[in-house]
Amino acid sequence: MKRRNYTRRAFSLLELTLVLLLIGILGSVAAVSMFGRAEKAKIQATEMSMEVIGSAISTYILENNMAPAGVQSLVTEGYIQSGKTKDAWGQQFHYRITPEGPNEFELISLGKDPNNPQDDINYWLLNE
Ligand SMILES: [Ca+2]
Repeated sequence: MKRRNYTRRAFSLLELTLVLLLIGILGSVAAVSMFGRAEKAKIQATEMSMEVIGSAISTYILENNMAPAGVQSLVTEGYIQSGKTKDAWGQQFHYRITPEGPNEFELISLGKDPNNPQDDINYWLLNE
């Protein structure tokens, strides 16, 4: 009889361990998917900011016959609101006038990893 009690206790301990393990696994899966979603949201927010800035640059070019000197001058000249000049990772957008290129300017977010060009977001590739 005593032995039976032992196995019962051991079994419930095993059950408890499995449940805890399962909670741990589910928790980390949830964390990973939340993290992935947060990154996706940051990319979307950055793309939206870039749409706004890119079209503000195009409007600026139409009105002034020249490209703005920098994203900041879009703010000082009232084309975009202040506080919209950084991507979702808090980095300034990379902006450059490119008369030699296929487009009048270059507008790039370095993405999550500034050292990895793979996650860069290019304004001209947004709708492709
Ligand atoms: Ca990058």
